[in-house]
This record gives sequence, C-alpha cells and structure tokens, in this order.
Amino acid sequence: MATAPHAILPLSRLSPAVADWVESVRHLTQPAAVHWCEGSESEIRQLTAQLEQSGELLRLDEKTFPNCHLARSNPQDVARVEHLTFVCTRNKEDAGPNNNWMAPAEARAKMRNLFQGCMKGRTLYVVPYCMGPLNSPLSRYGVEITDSAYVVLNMYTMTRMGRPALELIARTGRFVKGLHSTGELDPNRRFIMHFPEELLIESYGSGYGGNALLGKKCHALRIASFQARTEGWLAEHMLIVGLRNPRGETHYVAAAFPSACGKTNLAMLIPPDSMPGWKVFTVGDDIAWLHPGPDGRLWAINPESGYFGVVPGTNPETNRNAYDMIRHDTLFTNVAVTADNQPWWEGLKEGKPATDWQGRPYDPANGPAAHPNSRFTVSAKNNPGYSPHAEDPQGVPISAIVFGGRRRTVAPLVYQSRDWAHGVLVGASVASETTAAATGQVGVVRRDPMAMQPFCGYNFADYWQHWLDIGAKLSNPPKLFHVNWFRRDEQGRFLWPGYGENLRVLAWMLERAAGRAGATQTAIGSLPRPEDLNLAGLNVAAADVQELLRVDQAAWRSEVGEFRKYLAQYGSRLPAKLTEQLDGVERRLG
Ligand code: OXD
Ligand code: MN
Repeated sequence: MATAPHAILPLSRLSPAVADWVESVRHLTQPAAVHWCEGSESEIRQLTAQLEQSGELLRLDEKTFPNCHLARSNPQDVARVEHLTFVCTRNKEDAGPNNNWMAPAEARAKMRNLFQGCMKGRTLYVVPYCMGPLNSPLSRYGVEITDSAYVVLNMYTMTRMGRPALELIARTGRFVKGLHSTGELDPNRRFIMHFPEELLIESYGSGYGGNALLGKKCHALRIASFQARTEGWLAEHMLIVGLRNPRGETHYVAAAFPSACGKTNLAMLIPPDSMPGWKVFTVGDDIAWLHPGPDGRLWAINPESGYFGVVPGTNPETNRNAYDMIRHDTLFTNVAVTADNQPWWEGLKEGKPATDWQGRPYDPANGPAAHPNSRFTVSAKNNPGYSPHAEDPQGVPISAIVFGGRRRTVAPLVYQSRDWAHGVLVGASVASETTAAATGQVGVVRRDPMAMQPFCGYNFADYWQHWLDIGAKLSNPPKLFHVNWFRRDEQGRFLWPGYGENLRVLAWMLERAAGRAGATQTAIGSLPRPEDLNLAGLNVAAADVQELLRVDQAAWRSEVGEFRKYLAQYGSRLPAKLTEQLDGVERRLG
C-alpha cells in the first residue's frame, strides 16, 4: 500500500526527535494547547487577527501603513538583559571572563523550576526554523518552543520558519533546541541560558528581541559561534553589503559594530549624489556566518531573513530604503502613535506623537515618545536594495572586513591593519560607547571585541585563536579595517557626516583591497591621506578631515595600556600571537 505523501504528514510526525522533545516540554510546562507552526501566510494572518482581537497588536492606519501593526512590550522588558544572560559550559574557563557563567546542572535546575507549569492556560507554539537559505549547506536549523504568538510572528519574518525547516531537520537530525516562555515578565524571574555543549537555549521572563527571538542572538551568535569553532567557520555580529562601483564590479564587505551603531544604515546605504554610478546591495544587517571557501576566500551568508532594526532616527535622509521598507507589512514594537494612528518616533521629522510607547497621552516630561530601543520587524524582501545574491547557497565572497565602534575621541575615521594577525588585534581592541540596545547605562565606553562582547558563546581568548587559525587557512583573505563614524570635536560636534557619505571610506577600502589606493603608514596601521579619499562634493572642512585622519600618539599609548590591562584577565589562554601584535603597536608608538 502506498504511504501518504511526505508533504501532508502532520508536522508532529515529521521528526521523532523534535516530537519527543516537544512532548517532554509539554509535560513540564503544561500548556492548554500545542500548535505546530506551518509557516504559511494564512497561519500568520490568523495569529495576527488573534493578537489584534486580544489587544496585543494594534493595527496602524491602513491607508498610509498597510498591514502594519504596533506591539507594546511590558515597560520593564525593553532590551536585551546582558547581566541575566549566561553561558553554561561544563568548565567555567570555557565560557571565559567575557561571559556570565553558571554550572549546567544548577542552571538546568533553576530553569526547570521556572518552566514548571508556566504555560498553563496558554498555547505552546513549536517553531521549526532554518538560519540561512533553505538550500544552503552553510545553513543550520533550530526549533523554538514559545508561549508567545508575538514571538512566532517575529520568527516568521526573521527566519525561514515552518514545514520546510522541519523537513530539513527530519532529514539531517541536527537542530538547536530553544525553549522560551514569557513567564510573568518579572525582571527578577528572568534568565537567558545557553548550553552550547548541548545545543540548547532556555529563556524565561522576557518577550523582547534578542531575549526571546531565539534564532537571533542566542542561536545565530552565541550557540553558532561555539559550533563554528569546532567546525572551522565564524559566526559574527556583522552586516554584509555588496558595493558595485562605476566600473560595474561588485565587492562584498562585512562589518562588525556594536548594537545600535548604524549597522542597518550602513547595510542599506544610499550613495551620495556626488558619487554617481555606485550601487549598494544589502545581504544582511546584523549577523554573518563566514566560511573559508575552496578558493581560499571567505564566503558569507546572512542567517536571517528579516530585520529587527532600531526605529528612532530613521528618516528619508538617514536611511531612505529603511524608511520606505517599513511603510508596509511591518511589525513595530514600542514606537509612539500619531493622532491619525500612524507610527511615530524621534528623528522621523514629520507628524507628531499623540500617544507614547507605553500607550499614555504623549507628554515630553515622560521622556521620548518612542522608546530609544523601539524596533521594526520586517522581511528582507521589503528592502528595495535587497541583494539578488543574498540567497545564494554558497554565500558571497568577502573582500574586506570592517570593525568599528562609537568613539568620541582616539579612533580615527579609518585605518587598515597590516595583515590578518594584526587585524585580529584591531578587531579585539574595539571599544564603544554603550547604547539603548541593552539595559544599563548609555554612553559609557566599554570594550567590545569584534562587537561580540554580548554574543560570543565561549572564551574570547579561544575565539581570537580561532580567528588567527581561520586566517591561516585563507590563501586570499579579506583585508581588515577599523572605522569610527562618531568622532567629535571638543564642542561635541560630529566631525564626519556619516550615513551615505560613509561610502567614500568603503570605496577607499575596496581600492586598497585591489592594491590601487594610496595610504600612509602609522603605528596603528595604514590611513588614507586626504588625497587618497574621494572627497568631491563633500561638505567637510579640510581641518576636520585632517583631524579625522590624525593618530594622536599619546592618546594611543594610553589606549594600548588600557587594552593590555583588559587582556590580562584572559591570562595564559591569550594567544601569544595577539600579545606579539600588541607589543608591535606599542613599539611603533615609541
Ligand atoms: C540587535 C542588537 O538587536 O545587537 O541587533 O542588540
Ligand atoms: Mn545586533
């Protein structure tokens, strides 16, 4: 007798391994119902309607923002919580000083207590997902179990979610387990736990962003970085952008910046009018998985399929593509609303808020109308600049990797490392002023190596060694750079206009990678001279350009001293090669 065609098998029967796990979680959390997510449009429409009915989603003005919704989070739950995020490896040393650590048995017991019966009266959603294009050997799979329909909607946009992913899991047998419950949204009963040795994530007590959309920071960075080390690749907090020059050549750049430092804007850059013939394509805006290719180059995929971007500041001048892209089919979280039911945020430059992000009548005395970490969730396909190669199974070849931070002083506009090993030091030495993307004080400088401080799932010392090892495998490695778009003068004025004008700096990098552009050698690396940059039509005073390209020896000596102190906590695990590189910089600084 013929068996039923594969496609109509109920989801719950596709993968016994997933079904067994769901059953054990059902037993623990005791939901009223279990819903396996197909990932179909009609399923998403239905869930959306359900959330509209319950008041958890507000439909925005249909004429100006078709199919757009607003969700308001609990006011105590508005950002990632790094102090409640743990990496639970068997040996504490493997998590490293860069992570909060808890013994796996202790963490499992704590979480078991929290999860016990937590879904009573709620629906348990099973969300199978694929990180990366469905047909790519570089993609990896996961299943998130959650009791939040809002999380399901976000996962639908941010990952390839549903039946095809579950079919791949059934075929390959390997997936990351992510268990999530919003719990009581009590900050005192909130933990984001990672068990990289077991490919397991457990998150309780938050429904927000990186705490709850487990495919993103938890899987695609913390667990994936750990996995990537054993498998010989890199999982990085990087955008990926394609740049086509007026000669018609396209090169790809990956760039690592701390959260809320403009990765989405750079990934969607619009060339300034004074640079005709350039075109920019977005491959990804937040995460890159980088694999050494058979040709000795580094190839990148974006594991995500949507953007969970910071809203404030988005306007036609800062990011035209994002401004257009979020005018339809977008889920907003924690923005304000105008009297005629349109979303509103600081920096929008049009309209005015009637209701703030907490749903109160807007009163400036209560602070910003939109929360500074308010977000849009939107499909990458909405982006007018979405790269035609973003879904290529082999990824795109990377010509340059850029590290950067938000620094008022010290770091010049741009510099290039001497070679890969020196570039690893440059990446490791990234420091940046903190932003609203995580809870805590905003604007204080903290070390954020490779922009991975909150996201590296293992000891940074081992991670730097892994970076060095990857470089040694590449016969044609990308060139490594550092940028700082945020340099200010003594009055606090930004010296560089940023946004589209950043293309001038990227263009110099690509010319360097091609061996064509000039530079001057300094103790910290190669910097362009003003004449090496295309500054035509740029409204920046020559003195400001000089300042942007100045290496202040004394400030750098103290920077190196600070960094050396920071590195000391990694003790004997620190790669000798990294220390040698630092010694080299110090020697050259004199
Ligand atoms: C993000 C972050 O949401 O880095 O991308 O916080
Ligand atoms: Mn990020």
